[in-house]
Amino acid sequence: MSAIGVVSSCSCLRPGVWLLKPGMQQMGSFGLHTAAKCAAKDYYEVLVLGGGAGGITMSARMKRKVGAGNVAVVEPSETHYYQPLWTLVGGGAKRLATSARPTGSVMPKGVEWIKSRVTALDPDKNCIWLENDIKIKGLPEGFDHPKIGSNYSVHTVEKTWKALQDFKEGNAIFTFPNTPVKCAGAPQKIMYLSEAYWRKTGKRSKASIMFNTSLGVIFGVKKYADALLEIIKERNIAVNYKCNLVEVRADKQEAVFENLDKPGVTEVHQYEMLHVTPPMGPPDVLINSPVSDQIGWVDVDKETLQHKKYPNVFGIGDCTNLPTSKTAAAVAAQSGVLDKTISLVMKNQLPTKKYDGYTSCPLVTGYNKVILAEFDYDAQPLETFPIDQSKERVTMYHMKADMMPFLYWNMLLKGYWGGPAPVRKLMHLGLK
Ligand code: UQ1
Repeated sequence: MSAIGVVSSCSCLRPGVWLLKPGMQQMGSFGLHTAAKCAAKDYYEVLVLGGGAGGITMSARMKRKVGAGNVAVVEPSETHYYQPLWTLVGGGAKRLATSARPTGSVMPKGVEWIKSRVTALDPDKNCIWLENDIKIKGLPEGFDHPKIGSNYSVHTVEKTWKALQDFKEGNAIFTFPNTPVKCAGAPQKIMYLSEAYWRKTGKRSKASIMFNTSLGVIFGVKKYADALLEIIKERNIAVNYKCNLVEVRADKQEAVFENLDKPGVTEVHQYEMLHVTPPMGPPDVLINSPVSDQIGWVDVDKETLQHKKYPNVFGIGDCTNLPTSKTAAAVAAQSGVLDKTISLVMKNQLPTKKYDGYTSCPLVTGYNKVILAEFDYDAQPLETFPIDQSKERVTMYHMKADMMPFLYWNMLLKGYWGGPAPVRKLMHLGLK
């Protein structure tokens, strides 16, 4: 049988159907490409699942009833077949091509074609789930070619260093995806290191350095963003905003970017080195899990880290929906709060200690320089030291490169480091 169109909420048009696209990749991993495209909206009055004979027919009828903008069809195939003709194709009386038309050509005008696959149905909530559509075409297989690396995976981080050393002449492109990422500063830290390395090795004039980011800003905290923009200007780096990597043609050393302000409009850049920050998201086990929010992050109270529905479940780190930057420093601060929360809950008391969203991003801007960004839920600086931390400093570089590994292995992992709040209070004489 050909694909069957399932028409949701047909006779009673409200409440309609929500589209959810949780199929993001696990933090730090790469997946295979799918060509599924994003839908323009996440809610339709009528959503048709499948663009076969039934689905296309019903979308035409529903369009007349509720208006084109309120109808969408989910269908992954590029081609729609008139299957009754296959009797004759099989019998040699017609050619297969005569039974085929592009799916776009049979879609009623104005009805949205969501080129994706339905992975789950939740009629109780009027939701359907769509297949992952955030993978980059050409990856991970592109990593088998030289000139491309990513600091976000154990399999590709050393390829970055190789590509950096092998650089001869051309574009060096550093990307930032259209999803939340682990340590949002890291995609640009490697760019500053690369720039410094090429300066050191006399190749700087041969490199045209580009930061192609899906975001509209360089960093989420104004104080540090201003400092970074100065550095970017001074080091002659180009920043392209709202620019999302969608394909890597590693054999031709080409990267394809979509302009997020003009969906579907792409630009191809040749590269001599490409550093990819992959799209990231919750692990598969959390998607659709009872402990997760609609996207798949563990749904916890942002102050106590206790689960919103299950009081004996708690969350810490990258897998949670805490609205702060996902870093080891955040984990440190969260661990101190969570210890207190769990201790009280175990005694049947209410949690009292509150996490303020503290996170830190040591922004490495050279081989001996760091801007130590530290901030809270409101993206306000929450600095440990009584000095201007938006300045590049050698001391902070040593803290990042030499002191932090010690702190991590010997204190954080052993449960003796709950973040720098006590140091901050001491440094600011109890005033912060
Ligand atoms: C921190 O606590 C931490 O976790 C161990 C990090 O991750 C490795 C950090 O990078 C930083 C900066 C902190 C914060 C600590 C201080 C002393 C500012």
